[in-house]
Amino acid sequence: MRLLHTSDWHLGRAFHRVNMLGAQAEFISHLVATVRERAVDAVVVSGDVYDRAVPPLAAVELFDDALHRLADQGTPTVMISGNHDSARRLGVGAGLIGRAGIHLRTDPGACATPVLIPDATGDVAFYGLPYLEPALVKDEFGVSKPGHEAVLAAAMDRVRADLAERPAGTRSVVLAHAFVTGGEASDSERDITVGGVAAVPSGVFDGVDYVALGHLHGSQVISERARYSGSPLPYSFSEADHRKSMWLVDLDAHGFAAAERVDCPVPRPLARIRGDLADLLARPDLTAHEESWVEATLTDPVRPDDPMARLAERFPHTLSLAFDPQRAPEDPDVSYAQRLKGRDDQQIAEDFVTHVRGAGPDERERAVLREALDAVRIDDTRREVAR
Ligand SMILES: [Mn+2]
Repeated sequence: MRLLHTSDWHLGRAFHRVNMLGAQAEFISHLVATVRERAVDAVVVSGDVYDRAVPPLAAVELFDDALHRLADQGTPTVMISGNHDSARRLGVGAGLIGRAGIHLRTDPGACATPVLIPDATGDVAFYGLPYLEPALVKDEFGVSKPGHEAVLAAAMDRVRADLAERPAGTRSVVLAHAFVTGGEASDSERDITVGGVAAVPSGVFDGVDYVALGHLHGSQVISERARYSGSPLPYSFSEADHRKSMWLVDLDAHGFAAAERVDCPVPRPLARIRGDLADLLARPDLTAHEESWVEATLTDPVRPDDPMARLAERFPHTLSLAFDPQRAPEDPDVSYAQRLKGRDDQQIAEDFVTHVRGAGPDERERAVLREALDAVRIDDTRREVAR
C-alpha cells in the first residue's frame, strides 16, 4: 500500500498581498499527477483544507475541482478538518462524496470508525481524527480535565480498541491535526489553542503503523512513523528555509516500510534580506533574489526616503519591509528623570523625533513642533481664564 500524505492547503489564503489561488491550483495539479505517476493507492489530507471557516467562493471552487480530479483517478482519499476549517461546513455532503471514494472525516464521534482500504495482504484501516477542540469535545470523550493531550489520548484509546477487534495483520494509519511535542512551528500556523498547553506527546499515537500529521507548516519527522507533511506553499517569511513537500509512504504486510519526500512546485522562492538600503541595492550576492518574494529589513540609522519604491526597482516582488536601525545604545544607567532634567518641552519633543527617526527635526519641523506646543499652552491659558 502506497499512500501520499499532505496537509495544510489553506485554500483561499494569501501570502502578504499575493493571491495564492493560482499556486494552489498548480499544487492540486501536481498532487493529481503524483497520484497517477507514482501509483498511489490512497491520499491522506491531514486538515486545514481551507484557511477559514467561511472560505471565499474561488477557494470552494478549487476544492470542488480537487475532489472531482481525485475521484476521477479512482484513488481513495481520506481527509480531516483542521483548526482553520469549519468541521460542520466541510462535512456537508460527506456521505455522498464518500460514495465517490473521498472520505471526509469531520465528526469527532466517528473517529474510531475507519475507512478500510484493502491491498494484496489485507486491510489498511485509516482513522481520521478531525481537529479536536478540547472545550467542545471533552464531553464526547468523557474526559474530566480538558486539554489537547487528554482528548487526543481518549480518541486514540478508541482507535486502539477498534483496531484490536480487527483481523490480525490489519495495518493502521491515523490522520491527526495537532501540535506534537518536539515539532517546530513557523509564523503561519496561528494558535491552535487559547491558553493552556497545546503540545501533545508523540506517545499518544502509539500502536499504529503511520501517523499522518497536520498543523505545523514545515515538513518534519517526529519519528519514522509519525511525520508532518507541512503546507505545500509558504504562508509566511519564516518559511523561507522550508522545502515544501509531501510524503510518499509505503506500507508492507508488517506495517511501515519506507517514506520518500516528493517536492511541491515552487511558485517563487522566498528571501529575507537585511542591511542598509544602499547596500541592498548594490550587493552583487543579492542578484539571485531579484525575482524572489522579498522581506527586507533596513538597518539604516536614519530612515531613508521612499524605501519601498527604491527597493522595488531592484526587487520588484518585495512584499514586506521592516526597520531595525542600528544606532549606539542609550546609556541604560541614566534614568528617565535625569535625561529630562533641565530640558524644556520643545527640546524633549525634538529628542523624541530624533529617537524614532534617527535624525532630528529640520527647521520646518521644528516650527511645526513649536506651533503645536504654543497651541496647547494657549488652550491651557484660556481654560484658566474661563475658570
Ligand atoms: Mn494549518
